[in-house]
Amino acid sequence: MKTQVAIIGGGPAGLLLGHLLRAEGIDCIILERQSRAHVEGRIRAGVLETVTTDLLHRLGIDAGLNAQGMMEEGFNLADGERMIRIPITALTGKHVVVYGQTEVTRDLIDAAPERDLEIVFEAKEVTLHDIDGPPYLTYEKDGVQHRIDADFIAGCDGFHGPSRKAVPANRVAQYEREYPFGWLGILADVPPCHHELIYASSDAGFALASMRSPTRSRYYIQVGRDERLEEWPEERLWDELERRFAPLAGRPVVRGPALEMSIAPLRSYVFEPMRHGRLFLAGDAAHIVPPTGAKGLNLAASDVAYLAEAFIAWYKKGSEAALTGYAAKALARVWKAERFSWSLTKLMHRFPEDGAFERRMQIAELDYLAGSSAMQTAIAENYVGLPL
Ligand code: FAS
Ligand code: PHB
Repeated sequence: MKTQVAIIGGGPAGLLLGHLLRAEGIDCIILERQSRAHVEGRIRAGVLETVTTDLLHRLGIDAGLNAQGMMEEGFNLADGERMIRIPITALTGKHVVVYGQTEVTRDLIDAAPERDLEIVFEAKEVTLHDIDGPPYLTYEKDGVQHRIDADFIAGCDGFHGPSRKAVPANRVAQYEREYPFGWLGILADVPPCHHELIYASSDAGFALASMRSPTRSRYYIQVGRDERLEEWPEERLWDELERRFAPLAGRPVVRGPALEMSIAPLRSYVFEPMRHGRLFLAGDAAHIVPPTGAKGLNLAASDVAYLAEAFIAWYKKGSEAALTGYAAKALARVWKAERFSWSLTKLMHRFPEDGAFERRMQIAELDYLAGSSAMQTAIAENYVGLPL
């Protein structure tokens, strides 16, 4: 088979790119290793920047977003019982929208047939060939071998995908920071304890009170890197969340059966180059941020906004400039989001290696933040998302 852009990975990056290209009549196909049900069943991010919601509105895939998305004009940083509200809209004129990555992914997959966007689920053994060009992919589906020849390959296959491994090692630079803790998350059909997100730091560590709707809550607490789910029966987690958030919210945390519970490790990671020959990387395939800054999904969206623009300029005007500039442009925004996510993680988590001095630094930074609209504006600008 021959196509213009072969996309590996049917997560938010691959699906958004596919729609943006099809909207311009550019041929493309998405190869996804997992089944549709598996991809649609994932519980991940929940906060969307304007960059991401603008793409969904532009594509007209916004019925769910408009109906269920919750517009947030502020969020809170709590230290012990002190709560500092960051009025993001008052400080930047912008807002974020709480709308689950699960819902975004479903909306994008549901809208694919209408746009004649082909998604091959359960495409096994996807392998990249001749990425210096002309490139092609091979894969196996239902026991049959397939080959796709393309002008370009878009590696949107996440952190564990094959794409970035196809870049010659002598061309690669990697930057990584693994954190000595993870996030234990729970999703439950209970009303949130507060109408805005609360990022809370306490002697017991970090915790986050988030939501998906007025009747569905998402909570996270910091756990040791080696802690396992079995060590956290639901009631123990609810007791801990009650201790952290009831004093801040001024009311008990409503409990309910978990729809999902999982532990995610925290890491900062950047892979360079984001382009090699005819291979272009986007999203988690090239970079990972700790979720503290709510940047993962939004960086995937901004990468493909740049990448789609570059492919459209190539196919519509024969201009190569944006293709050539893609990696630098995407990485410039990626590194700023990496810095923001790393600094908020450092500010709001307890690091086992930290001593009394580091703790005093966290307190002093929060003291300064509580009284400085300049510092609050800096945080607000990054939280709503830096311009493309
Ligand atoms: P994705 O990983 O979403 O998608 C990549 C796709 O490629 C997957 O569907 C995968 O099956 C497919 N693939 C992989 N290998 C393949 C192969 N060989 N062949 C074909 N397909 C292949 N961000 C937040 O802001 N808040 C959160 O709470 C949050 N929680 C997260 C929890 C977890 C467990 C993870 C992993 C991430 C979380 N993130 C969170 C970050 C998340 O939102 C990512 O940034 C986002 O999913 C990135 O989207 P993609 O780049 O499309 O990668
Ligand atoms: C979430 O709702 O899943 C969420 C929100 C904000 C974050 C991370 C996760 O920073």
